[in-house]
Amino acid sequence: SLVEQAKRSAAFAAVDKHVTPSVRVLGVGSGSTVVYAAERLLELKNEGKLHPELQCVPTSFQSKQLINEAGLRAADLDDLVDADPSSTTYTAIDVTIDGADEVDAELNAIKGGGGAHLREKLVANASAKLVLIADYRKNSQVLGQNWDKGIPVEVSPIAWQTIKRQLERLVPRSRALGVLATSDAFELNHPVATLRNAVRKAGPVVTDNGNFILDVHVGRIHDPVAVEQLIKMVPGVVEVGVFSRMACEAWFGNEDGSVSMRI
Ligand code: DER
Repeated sequence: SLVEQAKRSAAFAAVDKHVTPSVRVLGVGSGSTVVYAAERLLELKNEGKLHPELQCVPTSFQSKQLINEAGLRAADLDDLVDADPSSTTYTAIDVTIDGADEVDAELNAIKGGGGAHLREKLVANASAKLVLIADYRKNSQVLGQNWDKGIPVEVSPIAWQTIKRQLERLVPRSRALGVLATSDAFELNHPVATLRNAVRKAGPVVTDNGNFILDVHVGRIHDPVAVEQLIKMVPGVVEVGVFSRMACEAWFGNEDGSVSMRI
């Protein structure tokens, strides 16, 4: 299909540019677009074009499967050595390649459509570079413009209803906290948080980390940084699927088969 071909084109282009023989540690994202990145990694491996000691850091059980299927070496994030203890930033990973549900003009992204955003954000945050790969459906000016499934928010299951109610009162809460001067950070005055139910399992989706996911509908997101912080501050929220100012590049496969790169 056009969408699958677009995913593949973006994934191959990003891997070819970034996974050079000098890359020693690579973060591997989760989702369906990264499957094509793993396919390309296997090809490069067979062509002898990867670092012989390349370590791949997974972001989910799925991601680890992709690493294993590509015959690559998986490494745990915590087992990576601190590249330079005196450095001001911790970048144990040379580059991470990951998908996205939507990317805006400033490379802010909504992630977590596949429920993997906690470990994805941990890995992204330990990476010198985060490179996003996506098909044309994800290429937006503003977050919320095309993605209509809400912001994925991983929450503690023990009080998910309470957290849901707090998230649906994000505007008055933010005003009370004085955190948000106005509610123009996002469109809806009354966000709706929906518990993500599983498809081939009775009951809610349980993440790799044993948590639930609430998908929070806020409409268009005009201030991703504020939205990320506001949601993250709600007690019981484990991680929010807004990756504001984290990516340095985004590769989009287009409908006509071409590839666009945005920095
Ligand atoms: O769950 C995730 O964060 C995935 O990376 C998601 O954002 C992209 O998945 P896709 O490549 O299957 O659209």
